[in-house]
Order: sequence, then C-alpha cells, then structure tokens
Amino acid sequence: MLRALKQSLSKARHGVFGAVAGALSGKRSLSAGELDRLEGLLLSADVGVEGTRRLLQAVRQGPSELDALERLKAEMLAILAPKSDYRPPGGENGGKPAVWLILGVNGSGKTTSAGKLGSRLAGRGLKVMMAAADTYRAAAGEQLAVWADRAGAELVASKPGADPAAVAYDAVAAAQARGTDVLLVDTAGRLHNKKHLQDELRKIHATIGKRMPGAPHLGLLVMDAATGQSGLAQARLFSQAVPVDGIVLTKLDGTAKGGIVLAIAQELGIPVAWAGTGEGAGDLQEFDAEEFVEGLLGRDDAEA
Ligand SMILES: Nc1nc2c(ncn2[C@@H]2O[C@H](COP(=O)(O)OP(=O)(O)OP(=O)(O)O)[C@@H](O)[C@H]2O)c(=O)[nH]1
Ligand SMILES: [Mg+2]
Repeated sequence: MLRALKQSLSKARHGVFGAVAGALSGKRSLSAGELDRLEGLLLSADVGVEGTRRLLQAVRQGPSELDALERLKAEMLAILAPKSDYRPPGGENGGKPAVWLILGVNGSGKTTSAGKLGSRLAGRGLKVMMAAADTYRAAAGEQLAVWADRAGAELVASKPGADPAAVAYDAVAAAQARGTDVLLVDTAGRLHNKKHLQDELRKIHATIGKRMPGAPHLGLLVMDAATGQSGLAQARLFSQAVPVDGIVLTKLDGTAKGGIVLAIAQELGIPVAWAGTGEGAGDLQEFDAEEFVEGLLGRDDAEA
C-alpha cells in the first residue's frame, strides 16, 4: 500500500515531476538541451530560481556512481533534510497551555488545518481548545465550531467584528483555567490591506504574551501547495509580523506541482511540519522529506 503522503502526491508525480523523472532516469549525463529542458521543468514546478540552480548543479556534477535521477533526489533531500523531522512542542512540554497561532492568507486552509491538528492532538489524549480569533468573516466561527466538535475540543467562540486580540486573550485565560494542553488560535487571513493584517497579527501575538509570558509557543503558517512562487512572498509577509516556526502545506492532493516545498526550504529555511492531503480530519501527515521526494519522483507502486 502506498503511504498517505506519497499517495496524495499522485497528481504531482504524474505531472511535471513525472516528466522530470522520465527525462533523467537511467542517464549518466545530460546534453545542454536536456539540461535546459530540466531547468524549465523545475521552474514550472515552483522549485524557485535558487533551488533550480542548486538542483541543476547537482545533476551535472553529482557523484558519478549515481544516475541523473538519483543525483537529483539526493540533492532534493539535502535541501529538505535539515528542515524536516521537525516536531513542534505539544502540551506535554511542561508549561500549559502550549499556544499555537495559526496564520495564513485567506482560503489557504487555516481553519481546516486547525481542525485536523486539534483532532490529532486530541487523539493523543491531549486536552485541546480552539479559539475563533478570525472575527473578520461571519461564518468563520461556525466553521471552527464544527471542527472543535469533531475533535472533541473546547471552543472559545467570538462575534463577527469582535477584537481578535481580545478573543485570543480570553482564550488563553480560559485555557489556563481549564488545564488545556494545547490552545489553537485560528486567525483571519484577509484584512483591508497587508499592513492592517500585519498590525493585527502583531497585536494578537503581543496580547497573548501579556496573558502568558513566552506564548504563543508556535507560529504555524498555513500555505496552499498550489500557491506557487507568491507563497514565498506570503511567508515573508507573515514572518515580518510574527515568528513563523513551521509551515502546514495544504492541498498537496490537488497540486500537479509541489516544488514550492523546495523553494521554501531553500530560500526561507522554514521547515514544513505538516502536509494537508485532503479535506477530512485524518488528512494531515507529518512531513517526511524522503517520502515527499519519493512521492514526486518515485515509481507508482500501485501500478507497478
Ligand atoms: N483538497 C484539500 N482541500 C483542503 C485542504 N485543506 C483545506 N482544504 C479546503 O480549502 C478550503 C479553504 O479552507 P479553510 O480552512 O476554510 O481556509 P482558511 O484559511 O481558514 O480560509 P479563511 O478563513 O477564509 O481565511 C476548504 O474548502 C477546505 O476544505 C487539503 O489539504 N486538501
Ligand atoms: Mg478560516
């Protein structure tokens, strides 16, 4: 049986990365024309300029005992490996609650990812609370309530238009009072403009820290895998406002590209912690670099 992450990468494996694998497999060296074509494929897969340059270099000059595809895979792992196996702190690390701030542009999958994370943490026996600090969109709170219910997590609701920093503050107080292990704070991704968004996130971050020094303990940026190169700009925008410790890369099941993971690792050094692979509560995988590279460039076991 295919592992879940690899399975979810089926579209990417059959898309541009399938073309890459086909072009490199079994070859010891590539002609100038083949290298140009590879460059185009990698750029179109969202690997980014720096990542593409690094991969091309490895394909050209990597160890001669490896074929071109093996050299590419090894270099992809070298880009990802220092950033993988990242395990964020859970509520088990002493100070309760662990406060996780969920960030990202609108529609990236924040609320869904908060729900999946809540289910997963609750499944480990942790006491989870979710806070609806997205007060911008009227339906946001209801959507989070459904996820909290599904996860068996407590919910701190809010009214549309309420001050999200105040909601977050109250949620930390409630979590402290109730012995919550992990508090997940869902935020809004769309505001009037970038500065407003950054200012509001800074305020939420600072207000949480006022109630609980040292919190939030984790900033998770939720990013749609199909976002492409503007994902880098998004990550920079959020990082300028608050600390971003890890990325939840969503909708990997829907992308025919997937190279953005390499661009993020290469250019920003932010680890991808989880991958969203569908809309269900269980569709969240811990990111594993080897499984990811196999998922993009490996054989399709199911058809083998
Ligand atoms: N296929 C797939 N769909 C996903 C995944 N994650 C989220 N979605 C879908 O993406 C859409 C947007 O997800 P939300 O969680 O509402 O996104 P959001 O970032 O909270 O959006 P706003 O609150 O409007 O900023 C929903 O239809 C989700 O079901 C995923 O990993 N795979
Ligand atoms: Mg949302």
